[in-house]
Amino acid sequence: MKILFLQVLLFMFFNLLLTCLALRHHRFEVRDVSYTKLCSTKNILTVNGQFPGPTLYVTKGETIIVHLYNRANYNITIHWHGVDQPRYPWSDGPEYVTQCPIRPGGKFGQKVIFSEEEGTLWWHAHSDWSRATVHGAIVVKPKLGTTYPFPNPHKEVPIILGEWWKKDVVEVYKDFQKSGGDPVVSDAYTINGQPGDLYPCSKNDAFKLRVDYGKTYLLRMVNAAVQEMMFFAIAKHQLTVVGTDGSYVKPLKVDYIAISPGQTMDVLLEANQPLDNYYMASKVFTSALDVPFDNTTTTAIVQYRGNYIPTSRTPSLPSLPDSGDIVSSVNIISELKSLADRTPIDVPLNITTNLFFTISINTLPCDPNGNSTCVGPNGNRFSASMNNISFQMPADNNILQAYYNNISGVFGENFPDVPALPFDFTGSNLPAFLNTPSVATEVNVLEYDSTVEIVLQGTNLFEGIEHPMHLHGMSFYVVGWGFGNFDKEKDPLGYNLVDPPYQNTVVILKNGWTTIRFRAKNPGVWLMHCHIDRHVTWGMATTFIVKDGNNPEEKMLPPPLDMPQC
Ligand SMILES: *[C@@H]1O[C@H](CO)[C@@H](O)[C@H](O)[C@H]1NC(C)=O
Ligand SMILES: *[C@@H]1O[C@H](CO)[C@@H](O)[C@H](O)[C@H]1NC(C)=O
Ligand SMILES: *[C@@H]1O[C@H](CO)[C@@H](O)[C@H](O)[C@H]1NC(C)=O
Ligand SMILES: *[C@@H]1O[C@H](CO)[C@@H](O)[C@H](O)[C@H]1NC(C)=O
Ligand SMILES: *[C@@H]1O[C@H](CO)[C@@H](O)[C@H](O)[C@H]1NC(C)=O
Ligand SMILES: [Cu+2]
Repeated sequence: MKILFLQVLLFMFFNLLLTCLALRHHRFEVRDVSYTKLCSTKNILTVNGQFPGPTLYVTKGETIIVHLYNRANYNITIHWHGVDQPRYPWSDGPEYVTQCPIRPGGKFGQKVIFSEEEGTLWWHAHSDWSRATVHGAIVVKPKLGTTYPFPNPHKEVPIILGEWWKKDVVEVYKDFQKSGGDPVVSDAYTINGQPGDLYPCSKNDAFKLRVDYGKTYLLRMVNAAVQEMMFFAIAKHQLTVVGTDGSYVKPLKVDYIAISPGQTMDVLLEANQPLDNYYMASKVFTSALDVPFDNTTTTAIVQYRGNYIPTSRTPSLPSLPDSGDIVSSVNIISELKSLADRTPIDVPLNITTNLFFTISINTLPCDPNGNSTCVGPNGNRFSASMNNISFQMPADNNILQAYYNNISGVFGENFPDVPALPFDFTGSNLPAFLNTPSVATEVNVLEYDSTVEIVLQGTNLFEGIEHPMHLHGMSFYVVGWGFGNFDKEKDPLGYNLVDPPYQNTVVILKNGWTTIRFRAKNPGVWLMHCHIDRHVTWGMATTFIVKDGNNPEEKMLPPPLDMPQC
């Protein structure tokens, strides 16, 4: 009787606690902080003075309010990457798409609505390239009374891969925009903000993960690098991938992982090797070895606790695949399978909306009167497109506000369902006239609750290269992929409709295609873009409007009163 009473009391206490949690407020202050790395000092933009920024801990299904104060000299917005924000695109974050930027001195209370996501997500700036330093992890814990679909880890640690320039990133971005060519490559990669032992002036600061022999650790991995896909491994230790993008996967034991910018992975590390120090290391994966890239390696240290003498002065390095090793990257990317656990798999089978989007690098002719240079191919400027439209941000409004308030002239609704001009997408020696895209702000309108399939087709214009495509507002099932041109007769026969992974970011491999499916059940305005920042700046993006449904609970919620104005 007494025990029962205690149980009831405990139950009530936890319910009360949950209600309080649902109202949790966080304070994010964006400000400049001086940082010294690689023997040089510069100011970087941070949240709360931290790099990487603070980790947000939430419970599945919770709603939080983040009060964002802009104490810096730049415009800023923050995106909650992988959070669906049901019916509430107002705090999604991409500047000029769902909001106007928060100006210096401004503030914005962002309601962040978690629903189905569970695992690791992240937040980052969505304004020019400031996400290089303005980012952090989001940990979504299981609901009270539920557990992980794997043994409880001893400890959980965010592991955030980043990219560091000695130069101010704002300057890197400005120079890049002016030049019309590729951006200057970074000087280092980082693990939790530190380059590690292989770079000058970095030895004392390398990130250290102290472990106890026999225990299991959950690494909450985020690739926050600006331009590159990464390989990651830990010397002499296997890793078990158990989740990606806020959704669990069937456990996958691997020697290394491949992770794209924008992607997250939940990875188990068993501390089961002799007491010693071991390096974790990360370096680039890129198929386009002729495009300039930073080829350095970042490291951190896994250090066993205990009394022992390390076997050597320097820990051993893990062997990572070669930077151009496509097969090794495919091995990880194509092996992820959904875990039909507490979120039943619901792959749309009856497709109402068939879309086919090409993804291309392009060029635009040089403007002889412009004050920019044109160091791209043949004296042109680089550009990029989806279905031959290079996405142009509205200049003095945002698409969501224009849509909600019926303001015309901000965007068009003519983003095509299929390419206007089909060609041999992955052929070589493509005719030069295909290089030039049109520049426009066009959206693709989806009916509420339509079942959507998109074939994302990479093209060989200029430089076939991989593109990690990210969709805001809705996760999708990755049902198939392949190299070459998509074959609409044969390729669908190979689709995985049983246990495809559920992601918000997916890599389209060089000269390959990938098919995704989702149900358009989230009314709002949702950006889709490549998560390599130079590509999205060139215009590799589009926007969906998902229309309201007929019932009140199928309509967008009204905007908050403190929406930043342009
Ligand atoms: C990295 O690139 C630099 C400059 O292009 C080159 O000198 C160096 O050998 C490369 N290092 C590796 C490990 O590939
Ligand atoms: C597929 O969807 C269409 C349009 O909503 C509907 O008319 C049709 O009955 C559906 N077919 C099946 C097999 O569910
Ligand atoms: C926008 O137009 C729709 C449909 O014509 C209408 O229902 C809605 O009230 C309008 N909204 C505003 C803010 O004028
Ligand atoms: C893309 O649009 C441009 C400008 O309208 C046009 O010249 C070009 O032929 C188009 N290319 C394709 C592949 O549709
Ligand atoms: C900041 O945002 C405002 C509002 O959209 C805009 O007018 C201004 O040009 C922006 N400033 C910079 C430096 O981009
Ligand atoms: Cu890209």
